Amino acid sequence: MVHLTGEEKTAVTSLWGKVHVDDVGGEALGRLLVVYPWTRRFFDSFGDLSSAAAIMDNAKVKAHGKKVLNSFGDGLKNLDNLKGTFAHLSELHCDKLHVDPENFRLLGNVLVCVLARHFGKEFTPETQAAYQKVVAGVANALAHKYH
Ligand code: HEG
Repeated sequence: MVHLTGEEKTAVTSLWGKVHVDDVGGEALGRLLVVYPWTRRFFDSFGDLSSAAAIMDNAKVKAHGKKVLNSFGDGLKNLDNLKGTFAHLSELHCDKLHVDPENFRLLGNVLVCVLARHFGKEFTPETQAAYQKVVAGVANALAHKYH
């Protein structure tokens, strides 16, 4: 559950309507793998992740980034019930994928950087503040079923 004011909700959803999930998703996941190289270990089956150029150009990274971002977008439609929305994915990331939940926070912050890059001045400090709440809420929800 994240508490956003009406203005913050409007800022988040109106910007999200302009996000190209394939570009932004691939770039966010790619940058996560470049900036925090230990996150590459979860993606052994993705082929060449040996350099920044290889990662940013990797089709599997792009496809998976898009999948992750679409799922993140589902969260935006369910800000009042993030834990319920991500319960199944939380179990999957814990029990099957063994992803340390700290990585959800890292990805959320990388996503904010990518949005800032794509939207420039339109990504105002107020919009950033609203997004920081959302990425923190999604990361908490994804971590909720960990044991
Ligand atoms: Mg995860 C699979 C969503 C962060 C590693 N992730 C998935 C899937 C979704 C998803 C929807 C597909 C599930 C399925 O096949 O049923 N992931 C998701 C979200 C976020 C996130 C919404 C954070 C916002 N994931 C995340 C992070 C890592 C990670 C930070 C690792 C650093 N995800 C991961 C792996 C898979 C998924 C390894 C399986 C990939 C595959 O082999 O296809």
